Amino acid sequence: MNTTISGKMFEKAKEVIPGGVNSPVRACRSVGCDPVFIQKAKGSKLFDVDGNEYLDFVCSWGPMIHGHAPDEIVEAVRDAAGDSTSFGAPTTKEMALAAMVVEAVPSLEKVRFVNSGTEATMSAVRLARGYTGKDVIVKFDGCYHGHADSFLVKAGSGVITLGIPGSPGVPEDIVKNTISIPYNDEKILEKTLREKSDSIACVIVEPVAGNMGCIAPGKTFLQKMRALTEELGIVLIFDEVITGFRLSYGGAQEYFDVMPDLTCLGKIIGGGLPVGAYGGKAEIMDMIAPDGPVYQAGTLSGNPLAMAAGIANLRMLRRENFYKELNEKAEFFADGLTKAAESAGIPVTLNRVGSMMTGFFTPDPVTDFNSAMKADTDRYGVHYRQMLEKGIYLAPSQFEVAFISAAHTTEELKKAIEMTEWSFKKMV
Ligand code: HOZ
Repeated sequence: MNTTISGKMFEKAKEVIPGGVNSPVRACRSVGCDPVFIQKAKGSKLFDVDGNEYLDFVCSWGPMIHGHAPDEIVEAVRDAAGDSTSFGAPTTKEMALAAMVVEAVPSLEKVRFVNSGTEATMSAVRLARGYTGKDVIVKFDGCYHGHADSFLVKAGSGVITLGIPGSPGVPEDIVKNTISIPYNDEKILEKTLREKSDSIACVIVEPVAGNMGCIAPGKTFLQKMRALTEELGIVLIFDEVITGFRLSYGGAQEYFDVMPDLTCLGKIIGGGLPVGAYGGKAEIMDMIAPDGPVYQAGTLSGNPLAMAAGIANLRMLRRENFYKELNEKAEFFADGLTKAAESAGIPVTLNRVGSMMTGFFTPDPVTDFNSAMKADTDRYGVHYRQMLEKGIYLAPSQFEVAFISAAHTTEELKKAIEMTEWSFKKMV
């Protein structure tokens, strides 16, 4: 595979962008190569600047659930752009999309649009603090809620990929109000919440962890969390930036039938355009300015291009059997990958929930941060490079998730399974 132009672009980018990238994992350091530069994409395929073609299992880290550049979304954005790209004023499009999101996500009564998942989570936490009058937040080791100060404690995604403990620049005074506890450990959860309920404003969780690889919640983990937070007057926030509109039209809360007080949503709403949202019970949401005292604002919030894309995207998601077919495809793919590992004699633990999955290079179950960290990341790096060479584009980190889109055909999935088996066998 020739990646000469990507290589040159990366060198040039490094002169003007830190690390040559606008988000750290993309630099591909943990998989031991340089990134390829993407020029365009259509359906399940990506095309780089050297003319190489890849079958895409990153899907822009989740949102491209219909594949890339579906006609409906492209047309909606094109039409909206002709009417101007920003007003910083109310529009009928944002009202229409808000109504669709409230109707879709079961626990939402009101929703506020922002521009990214990070904005959604930091705003939701401020709201929970304003609502309860308490300061402490509880999160889980290896979960990632964007890069706001309070969350950079034992965080997932790029933070574990690069193996950094936290981040300089985050004041001690802020993180002293963050408690991070193990995912899927109900005993520690109960002890922490009962002991400190007087100071805890909220618990924030990825209902399916998607930033230390894919990790499902234990059978009663979310239910227990809901019962405890309700009993102790703590706001429960589901960070559904990855799971929202991905696991089902109503997100993880519908999938597991557990209702949080607040929900954070991200990039998937806007079909990949920069958009996020947070919403929940009207009683809490009405605390936000201008109705209430909790401040949050943004010129680009409810941006007309993002709203137009979002409306088109959600309409497509409402098609009959959309999630059934997507999840069946994902099951077929995950089974194929498991068989490929068995046939090659490579120990892989395949975690899957709906159309998100991770193959961890470890023989042991992966249920939390510590078990995820046992995965052989060097082996993942070798696998990543071998697959890229064969035209299969995986996440450049053992601790991110592989996504399937509706555009992936069974034939393409079969091809990716064959390549996986080839790559695994080459490693033995
Ligand atoms: N934290 C993102 C994935 N969970 C990575 C975003 C990116 O590099 O674009």
